Amino acid sequence: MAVTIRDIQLKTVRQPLRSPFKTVLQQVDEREVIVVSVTGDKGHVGSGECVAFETPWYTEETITSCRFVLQQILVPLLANKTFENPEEVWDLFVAVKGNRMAKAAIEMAIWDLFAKQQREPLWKFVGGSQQPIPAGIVVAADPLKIEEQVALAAHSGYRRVKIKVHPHMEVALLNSVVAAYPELQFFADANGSFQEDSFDRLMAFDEIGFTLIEQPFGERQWALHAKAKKELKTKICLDESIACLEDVQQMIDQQAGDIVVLKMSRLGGWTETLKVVRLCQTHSIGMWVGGMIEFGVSKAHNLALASLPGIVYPGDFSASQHFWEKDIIDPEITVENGTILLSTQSGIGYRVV
Ligand code: OSB
Ligand code: MG
Repeated sequence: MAVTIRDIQLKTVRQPLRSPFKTVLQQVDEREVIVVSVTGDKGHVGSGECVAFETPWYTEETITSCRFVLQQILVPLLANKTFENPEEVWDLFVAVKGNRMAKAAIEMAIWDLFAKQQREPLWKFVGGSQQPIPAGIVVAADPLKIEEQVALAAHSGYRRVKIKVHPHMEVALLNSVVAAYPELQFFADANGSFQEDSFDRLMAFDEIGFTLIEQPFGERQWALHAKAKKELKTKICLDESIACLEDVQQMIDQQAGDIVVLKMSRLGGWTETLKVVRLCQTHSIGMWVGGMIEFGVSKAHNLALASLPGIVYPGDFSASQHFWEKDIIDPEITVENGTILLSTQSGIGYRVV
């Protein structure tokens, strides 16, 4: 069932976060994203969300570079094109180097459009089945506030908490927090803040009881990650290192990690991400779906991804109300008993408001 692109609209959404998101790399107080709406020849509208940040602190792209690439390159490239299936969009994008976050936003909108035209929920369209989706929240705050935020997360029903860490953090503090909640699963995310000379500090984190440590070293530091995988009990998980399918192959070849964080924005959308999922399934690499402090359109796509077989660890899935006074989707995403139910509506399953 073919889709011909009739119209593409880009809308900027800007909102303050309910509380600052603090990482070793950057503090985020306010968020700007671009919501992409693609209309097909039968009148269906698919939605995507461009989640690049204002400055290149997490990836090289920025929301400004993405706006340029979307407006000047990708929208004209897609005008009036006909696709037999959504994978063909990625083939067309071969003509444009890099810029995966810009590509992802528009490509994901087209996947939503295909699912809607087929009157199928996106999660079914991509082959998912798992229900409900286990939720997870991220604590990215001053060390003094970690305990309080973990308590709040536990009280709100979350069963998995990811704590942002860095080499200078007090291990005793983390120890006491993790020990106080035996019923919770804890992840640590270092955002590449460890270096060769802080390897011993990383070893100290190994005793805390984290299920995994996400991105201890820099994004190209395969050898250090391989050393960490060999010497730590805690599973090594890569986020920033995984920018494309070949990076996953590299991780496998060099035994540089146990688990991959799936982020469709970083990978360039559904087509590349589904290839990564298949590769990870083949090699028994663990997977989970990462967050980008995003709004509901991106979250809805992420929930569909999390329903795929083999994605067993809880992702960065917080309720709409966690970051936002008001999300841009209806209904908003809610977490009950630490889980999120998938929508049965077609496409992403939420109305964009
Ligand atoms: O490293 O996983 C990361 C948010 C923005 C940029 C990078 C990261 C994050 C998170 C996820 O930790 C936060 C969320 O959306 O729940
Ligand atoms: Mg991360």
